[in-house]
Amino acid sequence: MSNSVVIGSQWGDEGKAKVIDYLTKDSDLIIRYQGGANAGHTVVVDGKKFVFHMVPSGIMYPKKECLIGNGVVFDAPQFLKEIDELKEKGFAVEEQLFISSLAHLVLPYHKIVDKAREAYRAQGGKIGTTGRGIGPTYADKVGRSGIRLGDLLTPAVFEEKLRRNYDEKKDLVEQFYKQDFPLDFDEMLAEYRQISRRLAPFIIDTAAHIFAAAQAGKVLLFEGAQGTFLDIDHGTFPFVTSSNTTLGAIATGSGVSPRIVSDVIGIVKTYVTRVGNGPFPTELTDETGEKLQKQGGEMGATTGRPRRCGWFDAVLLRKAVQLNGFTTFALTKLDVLTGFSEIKICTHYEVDGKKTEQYPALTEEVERAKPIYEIMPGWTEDISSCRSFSELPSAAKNYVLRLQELCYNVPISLVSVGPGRDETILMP
Ligand code: 2SA
Ligand code: MG
Repeated sequence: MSNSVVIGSQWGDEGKAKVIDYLTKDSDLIIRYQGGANAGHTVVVDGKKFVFHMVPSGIMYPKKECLIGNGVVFDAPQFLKEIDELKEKGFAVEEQLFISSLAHLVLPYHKIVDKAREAYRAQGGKIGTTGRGIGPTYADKVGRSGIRLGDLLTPAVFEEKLRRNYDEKKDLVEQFYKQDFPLDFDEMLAEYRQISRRLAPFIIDTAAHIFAAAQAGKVLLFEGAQGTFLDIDHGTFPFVTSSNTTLGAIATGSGVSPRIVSDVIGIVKTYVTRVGNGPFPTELTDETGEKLQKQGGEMGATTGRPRRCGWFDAVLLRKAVQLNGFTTFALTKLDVLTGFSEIKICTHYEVDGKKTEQYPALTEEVERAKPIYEIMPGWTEDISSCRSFSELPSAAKNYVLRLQELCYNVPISLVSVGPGRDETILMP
């Protein structure tokens, strides 16, 4: 197998983790390179559900190495919680997991600032963040005041940087946002002294490790988090996350050449969801939307928020193809569409009275976009036991082929018809 990357093509929650888990059996290293504990990656193995926020989704396979690259904002308590839970369930994660010494730490004050900023925006412009401190941590990175995992290894350096950041955030929250700052410096320092002892064995130069592995012919699998339209540059700014979620992030977020991957797998949910605020042209706020939400179990894996749901949007996916150069699509959750008498596909937008097939660059234009639909007949048969494309009802086959045709005919590598590992159709 060649090196590949899995990228969400919509607003996240496309089912990336299931595809990662599926591809892990043919890979040697699984690498997270952006985002943080805002991600909620759900893997179902033997009917048991695991949700990961920090740990790469490849961890369910023994002997596969899982790396957290420098581009990730690292939530240490969440990471330790996940590995403790895995250990309890009999997974030996110690020799398998590595974290970049260059990754920035999400500290307790980042979460306080995240929430304070959202409360401040309540009058308008609230983003609907996950509250995991993601934006403030990336802001400190770009502002060059952030603290990296490597700093944990030198206690005096860590304490000094922590003190400076703590004082700054305390002022910001109390003086500017006029909110409580419920965090004691000494307690935080003591907690992170313990945390650093536990983390030390995991911290390495991941970029050098990945390079050596690639030279040795190991197969790399990059695990994207969130989705294309949450990208800080190309998404529906400011209703986005604070990292680049598109392909380029693999290079900056793990220290590899962008040429290292040959397979760019776009994960495409066969309808669209979004959690948090921001424009969503095909959103359904009626009972059809509720039905999708219910049948699809569309609840945020990190926050438990119900996800907004809508019809498949080909304008959006075409833009995602333009931005990422997907070499294949993995279609997910086709089974959720069973039982709809008709299924709509958005083929164009109408923006300010003009029909367009190109996704508009500005968020304000996306906000004004009205979807233009094509209607396809639905199916009623349970498709979750289908294991080949030919077994699908013809309406389902036609729907899948039409999506592909509307989106540059990118080849489809697999179609998922249920959450389990085996509920997967591999395309010939
Ligand atoms: P943040 O916390 O600063 O990254 O939030 C900014 C926006 O990015 C959205 N976002 C997400 N959207 C979908 N799924 C995500 N992960 C969780 C999940 C989300 C959850 O898997 O379900 O549990 O709510 C994710 N992470 C960030 C977020 O909703 C904001 O719109
Ligand atoms: Mg998710």
